[in-house]
Amino acid sequence: MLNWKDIATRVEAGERLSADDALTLWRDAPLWHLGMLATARKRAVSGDKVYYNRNFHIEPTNLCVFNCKFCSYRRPKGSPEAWDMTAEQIDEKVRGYVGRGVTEVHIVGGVHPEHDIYYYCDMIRRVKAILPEAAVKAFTAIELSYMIRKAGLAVDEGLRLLIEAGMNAVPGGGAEIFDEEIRARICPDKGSTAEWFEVHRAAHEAGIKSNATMLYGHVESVEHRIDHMLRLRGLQDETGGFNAFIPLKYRNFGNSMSEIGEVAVTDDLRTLAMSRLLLDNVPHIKAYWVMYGKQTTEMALAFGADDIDGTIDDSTKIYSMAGADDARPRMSVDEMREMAARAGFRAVERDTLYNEL
Ligand code: V47
Repeated sequence: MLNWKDIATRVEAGERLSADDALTLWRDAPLWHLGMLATARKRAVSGDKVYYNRNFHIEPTNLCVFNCKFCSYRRPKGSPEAWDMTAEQIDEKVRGYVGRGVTEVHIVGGVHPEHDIYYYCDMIRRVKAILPEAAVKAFTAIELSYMIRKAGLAVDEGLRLLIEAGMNAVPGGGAEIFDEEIRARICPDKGSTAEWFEVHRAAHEAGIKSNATMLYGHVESVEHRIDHMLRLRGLQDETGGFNAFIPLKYRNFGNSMSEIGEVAVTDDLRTLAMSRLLLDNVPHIKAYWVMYGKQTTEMALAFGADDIDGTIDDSTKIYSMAGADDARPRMSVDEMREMAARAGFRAVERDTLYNEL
Protein backbone atom coordinates (compact mmCIF):
# COMPACT_ATOMS: atom_id res chain seq x y z
CA MET A 1 0.00 0.00 0.00
CA LEU A 2 1.43 3.40 -0.98
CA ASN A 3 1.20 6.20 1.53
CA TRP A 4 -0.02 9.67 0.63
CA LYS A 5 3.52 11.04 0.18
CA ASP A 6 4.37 8.38 -2.44
CA ILE A 7 1.15 9.18 -4.24
CA ALA A 8 1.84 12.92 -4.10
CA THR A 9 5.22 12.27 -5.73
CA ARG A 10 3.48 10.35 -8.51
CA VAL A 11 1.01 13.20 -9.02
CA GLU A 12 3.92 15.62 -9.33
CA ALA A 13 5.40 13.36 -12.00
CA GLY A 14 2.14 13.69 -13.95
CA GLU A 15 0.84 10.17 -13.26
CA ARG A 16 -2.86 9.40 -13.31
CA LEU A 17 -4.61 8.65 -10.01
CA SER A 18 -6.35 5.30 -9.51
CA ALA A 19 -9.42 5.09 -7.26
CA ASP A 20 -7.35 3.61 -4.42
CA ASP A 21 -4.60 6.22 -4.68
CA ALA A 22 -7.17 8.99 -4.78
CA LEU A 23 -8.80 7.67 -1.61
CA THR A 24 -5.48 7.59 0.27
CA LEU A 25 -4.58 11.09 -0.88
CA TRP A 26 -8.06 12.42 -0.07
CA ARG A 27 -8.07 10.96 3.43
CA ASP A 28 -4.45 11.37 4.52
CA ALA A 29 -2.78 14.31 2.77
CA PRO A 30 -2.78 17.56 4.71
CA LEU A 31 -5.03 20.22 3.19
CA TRP A 32 -2.16 22.60 2.38
CA HIS A 33 -0.37 19.86 0.44
CA LEU A 34 -3.47 19.12 -1.64
CA GLY A 35 -3.72 22.85 -2.35
CA MET A 36 -0.13 22.86 -3.53
CA LEU A 37 -0.57 19.84 -5.82
CA ALA A 38 -3.83 21.15 -7.27
CA THR A 39 -2.40 24.64 -7.82
CA ALA A 40 0.58 23.18 -9.70
CA ARG A 41 -1.85 21.29 -11.97
CA LYS A 42 -4.04 24.36 -12.37
CA ARG A 43 -1.01 26.46 -13.33
CA ALA A 44 0.07 23.88 -15.92
CA VAL A 45 -3.35 24.20 -17.59
CA SER A 46 -4.27 27.88 -17.20
CA GLY A 47 -1.19 29.64 -15.82
CA ASP A 48 -2.03 32.66 -13.71
CA LYS A 49 -5.52 33.05 -15.20
CA VAL A 50 -8.87 32.84 -13.45
CA TYR A 51 -11.76 32.81 -15.90
CA TYR A 52 -15.10 34.59 -15.59
CA ASN A 53 -17.84 35.53 -17.99
CA ARG A 54 -20.72 38.01 -18.32
CA ASN A 55 -23.83 35.94 -18.04
CA PHE A 56 -27.32 35.72 -16.69
CA HIS A 57 -29.73 32.88 -16.07
CA ILE A 58 -33.29 32.26 -17.19
CA GLU A 59 -35.22 29.84 -15.00
CA PRO A 60 -38.40 29.44 -17.04
CA THR A 61 -40.33 27.41 -14.47
CA ASN A 62 -40.07 25.79 -11.05
CA LEU A 63 -42.78 23.25 -11.83
CA CYS A 64 -41.16 19.84 -12.16
CA VAL A 65 -42.24 16.28 -12.88
CA PHE A 66 -39.47 15.06 -10.57
CA ASN A 67 -39.29 15.50 -6.82
CA CYS A 68 -35.62 15.47 -5.77
CA LYS A 69 -35.15 15.48 -2.02
CA PHE A 70 -32.35 18.06 -2.12
CA CYS A 71 -34.29 20.57 -4.19
CA SER A 72 -35.48 23.77 -2.49
CA TYR A 73 -36.73 25.31 -5.71
CA ARG A 74 -39.50 23.06 -7.03
CA ARG A 75 -43.12 23.92 -6.28
CA PRO A 76 -46.22 21.85 -7.06
CA LYS A 77 -48.79 23.08 -9.56
CA GLY A 78 -51.19 25.50 -7.89
CA SER A 79 -48.68 26.70 -5.28
CA PRO A 80 -48.59 30.50 -4.92
CA GLU A 81 -44.79 30.22 -5.22
CA ALA A 82 -44.87 28.29 -8.52
CA TRP A 83 -43.98 30.10 -11.76
CA ASP A 84 -44.06 29.32 -15.45
CA MET A 85 -42.79 32.27 -17.49
CA THR A 86 -44.59 33.21 -20.68
CA ALA A 87 -42.66 33.78 -23.90
CA GLU A 88 -43.31 37.52 -23.50
CA GLN A 89 -41.89 37.53 -19.95
CA ILE A 90 -38.76 35.75 -21.19
CA ASP A 91 -38.41 38.21 -24.10
CA GLU A 92 -38.71 41.12 -21.71
CA LYS A 93 -36.04 39.72 -19.42
CA VAL A 94 -33.65 39.14 -22.33
CA ARG A 95 -34.31 42.63 -23.76
CA GLY A 96 -33.07 44.03 -20.42
CA TYR A 97 -29.56 42.76 -21.33
CA VAL A 98 -29.25 44.31 -24.80
CA GLY A 99 -26.05 46.38 -25.05
CA ARG A 100 -24.64 45.16 -21.72
CA GLY A 101 -21.83 42.93 -22.99
CA VAL A 102 -23.41 39.63 -21.96
CA THR A 103 -21.86 36.66 -23.77
CA GLU A 104 -23.88 33.80 -22.27
CA VAL A 105 -27.49 33.04 -21.42
CA HIS A 106 -27.80 30.02 -19.09
CA ILE A 107 -31.28 28.47 -19.27
CA VAL A 108 -32.20 25.81 -16.71
CA GLY A 109 -35.40 25.13 -14.83
CA GLY A 110 -37.78 22.46 -13.62
CA VAL A 111 -38.78 19.61 -15.93
CA HIS A 112 -42.20 20.94 -16.91
CA PRO A 113 -44.76 18.19 -17.56
CA GLU A 114 -46.29 19.76 -20.67
CA HIS A 115 -43.66 21.78 -22.52
CA ASP A 116 -42.10 19.87 -25.37
CA ILE A 117 -38.93 20.25 -27.40
CA TYR A 118 -40.62 22.53 -29.95
CA TYR A 119 -41.53 24.93 -27.13
CA TYR A 120 -37.87 25.01 -26.02
CA CYS A 121 -36.56 25.40 -29.60
CA ASP A 122 -38.84 28.41 -29.92
CA MET A 123 -37.52 29.76 -26.60
CA ILE A 124 -33.91 29.52 -27.85
CA ARG A 125 -34.80 31.19 -31.16
CA ARG A 126 -36.46 34.09 -29.35
CA VAL A 127 -33.45 34.58 -27.06
CA LYS A 128 -31.11 34.52 -30.06
CA ALA A 129 -33.28 37.00 -31.97
CA ILE A 130 -32.83 39.53 -29.15
CA LEU A 131 -29.21 38.73 -28.17
CA PRO A 132 -27.64 37.18 -31.29
CA GLU A 133 -24.09 37.67 -29.98
CA ALA A 134 -24.66 35.64 -26.77
CA ALA A 135 -24.17 31.88 -26.53
CA VAL A 136 -27.11 29.86 -25.26
CA LYS A 137 -26.01 27.24 -22.71
CA ALA A 138 -29.23 25.44 -22.15
CA PHE A 139 -30.98 22.64 -20.31
CA THR A 140 -29.59 19.95 -18.07
CA ALA A 141 -29.27 16.46 -19.51
CA ILE A 142 -32.34 15.49 -17.48
CA GLU A 143 -34.47 18.25 -19.01
CA LEU A 144 -33.11 17.38 -22.46
CA SER A 145 -33.78 13.68 -22.07
CA TYR A 146 -37.37 14.35 -20.96
CA MET A 147 -38.24 16.86 -23.69
CA ILE A 148 -36.68 14.74 -26.43
CA ARG A 149 -38.36 11.51 -25.33
CA LYS A 150 -41.69 13.31 -24.93
CA ALA A 151 -41.48 14.19 -28.64
CA GLY A 152 -40.74 10.55 -29.49
CA LEU A 153 -37.33 11.44 -30.90
CA ALA A 154 -33.92 9.80 -30.55
CA VAL A 155 -31.47 11.80 -28.43
CA ASP A 156 -29.30 12.79 -31.41
CA GLU A 157 -32.36 13.90 -33.40
CA GLY A 158 -33.59 16.05 -30.52
CA LEU A 159 -30.20 17.63 -30.01
CA ARG A 160 -30.01 18.41 -33.71
CA LEU A 161 -33.27 20.39 -33.50
CA LEU A 162 -32.01 22.36 -30.49
CA ILE A 163 -28.66 23.05 -32.16
CA GLU A 164 -30.46 24.26 -35.29
CA ALA A 165 -32.49 26.58 -33.04
CA GLY A 166 -29.27 28.06 -31.62
CA MET A 167 -28.22 26.00 -28.60
CA ASN A 168 -24.43 26.37 -28.19
CA ALA A 169 -23.51 24.36 -25.08
CA VAL A 170 -25.01 22.07 -22.44
CA PRO A 171 -24.68 22.95 -18.74
CA GLY A 172 -23.57 20.41 -16.17
CA GLY A 173 -26.63 20.04 -13.96
CA GLY A 174 -28.67 16.96 -13.21
CA ALA A 175 -25.57 14.83 -12.61
CA GLU A 176 -26.12 14.81 -8.82
CA ILE A 177 -24.22 11.69 -7.83
CA PHE A 178 -23.75 8.90 -10.36
CA ASP A 179 -23.70 5.97 -7.92
CA GLU A 180 -27.10 4.37 -8.56
CA GLU A 181 -27.85 3.49 -4.92
CA ILE A 182 -27.11 6.97 -3.59
CA ARG A 183 -28.99 8.53 -6.49
CA ALA A 184 -32.01 6.39 -5.62
CA ARG A 185 -31.92 7.78 -2.07
CA ILE A 186 -31.70 11.50 -2.92
CA CYS A 187 -33.65 11.67 -6.19
CA PRO A 188 -35.48 8.37 -6.65
CA ASP A 189 -37.71 9.39 -9.57
CA LYS A 190 -35.20 11.51 -11.48
CA GLY A 191 -33.68 10.65 -14.86
CA SER A 192 -30.93 8.09 -14.41
CA THR A 193 -27.15 8.25 -14.51
CA ALA A 194 -27.28 6.32 -17.80
CA GLU A 195 -29.60 8.97 -19.30
CA TRP A 196 -27.28 11.77 -18.16
CA PHE A 197 -24.32 10.10 -19.87
CA GLU A 198 -26.32 9.27 -23.00
CA VAL A 199 -27.17 12.95 -23.51
CA HIS A 200 -23.65 14.26 -22.84
CA ARG A 201 -22.09 11.65 -25.12
CA ALA A 202 -24.55 12.52 -27.89
CA ALA A 203 -23.90 16.25 -27.41
CA HIS A 204 -20.15 15.71 -27.68
CA GLU A 205 -20.64 13.56 -30.78
CA ALA A 206 -22.71 16.39 -32.29
CA GLY A 207 -19.83 18.81 -31.61
CA ILE A 208 -21.40 20.50 -28.60
CA LYS A 209 -19.28 21.09 -25.47
CA SER A 210 -20.76 20.52 -22.05
CA ASN A 211 -20.03 20.82 -18.34
CA ALA A 212 -20.45 18.28 -15.55
CA THR A 213 -21.51 18.86 -11.95
CA MET A 214 -21.43 16.72 -8.81
CA LEU A 215 -23.76 17.32 -5.88
CA TYR A 216 -21.79 16.36 -2.76
CA GLY A 217 -21.99 16.66 1.00
CA HIS A 218 -25.23 14.75 1.70
CA VAL A 219 -25.42 10.95 2.15
CA GLU A 220 -22.61 9.97 -0.19
CA SER A 221 -19.09 8.94 0.83
CA VAL A 222 -15.71 10.04 -0.49
CA GLU A 223 -15.64 6.76 -2.47
CA HIS A 224 -18.84 7.82 -4.25
CA ARG A 225 -17.29 11.19 -5.14
CA ILE A 226 -14.22 9.44 -6.56
CA ASP A 227 -16.43 7.04 -8.53
CA HIS A 228 -18.38 10.04 -9.91
CA MET A 229 -15.20 11.74 -11.11
CA LEU A 230 -13.78 8.56 -12.60
CA ARG A 231 -16.95 7.95 -14.63
CA LEU A 232 -16.56 11.47 -16.05
CA ARG A 233 -12.86 10.96 -16.72
CA GLY A 234 -13.78 7.82 -18.68
CA LEU A 235 -16.20 9.62 -21.02
CA GLN A 236 -13.78 12.53 -21.38
CA ASP A 237 -11.07 10.11 -22.53
CA GLU A 238 -13.42 9.04 -25.31
CA THR A 239 -14.93 12.35 -26.42
CA GLY A 240 -12.97 15.29 -24.98
CA GLY A 241 -16.27 17.17 -24.84
CA PHE A 242 -16.30 18.43 -21.24
CA ASN A 243 -15.13 21.99 -20.69
CA ALA A 244 -15.53 22.24 -16.94
CA PHE A 245 -16.25 20.24 -13.81
CA ILE A 246 -18.34 21.97 -11.15
CA PRO A 247 -18.56 20.45 -7.67
CA LEU A 248 -21.79 21.67 -6.05
CA LYS A 249 -21.97 21.63 -2.27
CA TYR A 250 -25.34 20.47 -0.94
CA ARG A 251 -27.08 23.47 0.70
CA ASN A 252 -29.66 22.35 3.20
CA PHE A 253 -32.22 25.12 3.59
CA GLY A 254 -35.85 24.49 2.67
CA ASN A 255 -35.79 20.97 1.27
CA SER A 256 -36.73 17.52 2.47
CA MET A 257 -33.17 16.53 3.46
CA SER A 258 -32.64 19.60 5.66
CA GLU A 259 -31.86 17.44 8.69
CA ILE A 260 -28.55 16.66 6.99
CA GLY A 261 -26.12 19.43 7.86
CA GLU A 262 -23.79 21.13 5.40
CA VAL A 263 -20.19 19.92 5.14
CA ALA A 264 -17.25 22.04 6.36
CA VAL A 265 -15.43 24.47 4.09
CA THR A 266 -12.32 22.28 4.46
CA ASP A 267 -14.30 19.48 2.80
CA ASP A 268 -15.18 21.86 -0.08
CA LEU A 269 -11.50 22.69 -0.57
CA ARG A 270 -10.42 19.05 -0.42
CA THR A 271 -13.13 18.14 -2.97
CA LEU A 272 -12.06 20.92 -5.35
CA ALA A 273 -8.38 19.94 -5.12
CA MET A 274 -9.11 16.26 -5.61
CA SER A 275 -11.29 17.02 -8.64
CA ARG A 276 -8.40 18.97 -10.21
CA LEU A 277 -6.07 16.00 -9.58
CA LEU A 278 -8.43 13.20 -10.62
CA LEU A 279 -9.86 14.92 -13.69
CA ASP A 280 -6.53 15.33 -15.42
CA ASN A 281 -8.28 15.52 -18.80
CA VAL A 282 -10.89 18.21 -17.97
CA PRO A 283 -9.36 21.66 -18.50
CA HIS A 284 -11.43 23.76 -16.11
CA ILE A 285 -12.58 23.37 -12.51
CA LYS A 286 -15.30 25.85 -11.68
CA ALA A 287 -15.89 27.23 -8.20
CA TYR A 288 -19.47 28.40 -8.70
CA TRP A 289 -19.45 31.48 -6.49
CA VAL A 290 -23.25 31.66 -6.16
CA MET A 291 -23.27 28.33 -4.36
CA TYR A 292 -20.04 28.62 -2.31
CA GLY A 293 -20.37 32.30 -1.44
CA LYS A 294 -17.63 34.80 -2.29
CA GLN A 295 -15.20 33.98 0.54
CA THR A 296 -15.02 30.24 -0.10
CA THR A 297 -14.73 30.96 -3.83
CA GLU A 298 -11.62 33.06 -3.18
CA MET A 299 -10.10 30.20 -1.17
CA ALA A 300 -11.08 27.74 -3.93
CA LEU A 301 -8.59 29.52 -6.19
CA ALA A 302 -5.80 28.10 -4.00
CA PHE A 303 -7.23 24.57 -4.43
CA GLY A 304 -7.20 24.07 -8.19
CA ALA A 305 -10.20 26.09 -9.40
CA ASP A 306 -9.54 28.29 -12.43
CA ASP A 307 -13.09 29.52 -13.12
CA ILE A 308 -15.62 31.32 -10.93
CA ASP A 309 -18.58 31.50 -13.36
CA GLY A 310 -20.03 34.92 -14.08
CA THR A 311 -21.76 38.15 -13.21
CA ILE A 312 -25.16 36.37 -12.77
CA ASP A 313 -26.95 39.67 -12.06
CA ASP A 314 -29.42 38.26 -9.55
CA SER A 315 -30.98 35.96 -12.14
CA THR A 316 -30.95 32.57 -10.38
CA LYS A 317 -33.02 31.39 -7.45
CA ILE A 318 -31.85 27.76 -7.16
CA TYR A 319 -29.21 28.62 -4.55
CA SER A 320 -30.80 31.51 -2.70
CA MET A 321 -33.82 29.22 -2.10
CA ALA A 322 -31.43 26.53 -0.76
CA GLY A 323 -29.77 28.87 1.76
CA ALA A 324 -26.73 30.31 -0.07
CA ASP A 325 -25.16 33.49 1.39
CA ASP A 326 -26.34 35.91 -1.29
CA ALA A 327 -30.10 36.26 -1.43
CA ARG A 328 -29.70 38.33 -4.62
CA PRO A 329 -26.50 37.04 -6.24
CA ARG A 330 -24.57 39.38 -8.52
CA MET A 331 -20.87 40.14 -8.90
CA SER A 332 -19.37 43.01 -10.89
CA VAL A 333 -16.40 42.55 -13.19
CA ASP A 334 -14.34 44.77 -10.85
CA GLU A 335 -15.20 42.54 -7.89
CA MET A 336 -14.14 39.45 -9.85
CA ARG A 337 -10.88 41.10 -10.85
CA GLU A 338 -10.19 42.02 -7.23
CA MET A 339 -10.99 38.52 -6.02
CA ALA A 340 -8.61 36.92 -8.54
CA ALA A 341 -5.86 39.42 -7.68
CA ARG A 342 -6.19 38.82 -3.92
CA ALA A 343 -5.77 35.09 -4.64
CA GLY A 344 -2.59 35.81 -6.63
CA PHE A 345 -4.08 35.36 -10.11
CA ARG A 346 -5.28 37.43 -13.05
CA ALA A 347 -8.97 37.54 -14.01
CA VAL A 348 -9.58 36.87 -17.70
CA GLU A 349 -12.95 37.27 -19.37
CA ARG A 350 -13.94 34.25 -21.46
CA ASP A 351 -16.86 33.23 -23.60
CA THR A 352 -18.82 29.99 -23.12
CA LEU A 353 -16.20 27.98 -25.03
CA TYR A 354 -13.30 29.52 -23.08
CA ASN A 355 -12.11 31.78 -25.88
CA GLU A 356 -10.47 34.76 -24.17
CA LEU A 357 -12.15 38.10 -24.80
O1 V47 B 1 -28.42 19.73 -10.88
C1 V47 B 1 -30.16 21.77 -6.58
C2 V47 B 1 -27.99 21.55 -7.86
C3 V47 B 1 -27.92 21.97 -10.07
C4 V47 B 1 -29.38 22.07 -4.57
O2 V47 B 1 -22.87 24.14 -16.20
C5 V47 B 1 -28.30 21.98 -5.46
O3 V47 B 1 -21.94 26.08 -15.92
C6 V47 B 1 -26.84 22.25 -3.73
O4 V47 B 1 -26.08 22.60 -12.67
N1 V47 B 1 -27.83 22.33 -2.82
C7 V47 B 1 -28.28 22.99 -11.14
N2 V47 B 1 -27.04 22.08 -5.04
C8 V47 B 1 -27.21 24.07 -11.26
C9 V47 B 1 -26.13 23.70 -12.21
C10 V47 B 1 -25.10 24.68 -12.65
C11 V47 B 1 -24.88 25.81 -11.92
C12 V47 B 1 -23.92 26.71 -12.36
C13 V47 B 1 -23.21 26.52 -13.52
C14 V47 B 1 -23.45 25.38 -14.26
C15 V47 B 1 -22.72 25.18 -15.54
C16 V47 B 1 -24.40 24.44 -13.84
O5 V47 B 1 -28.09 22.56 -8.81
C17 V47 B 1 -28.74 20.72 -9.96
C18 V47 B 1 -28.39 20.27 -8.55
O6 V47 B 1 -27.25 19.44 -8.56
N3 V47 B 1 -28.82 21.78 -6.68
N4 V47 B 1 -30.51 21.95 -5.28
C19 V47 B 1 -29.10 22.23 -3.19
N5 V47 B 1 -30.08 22.27 -2.27
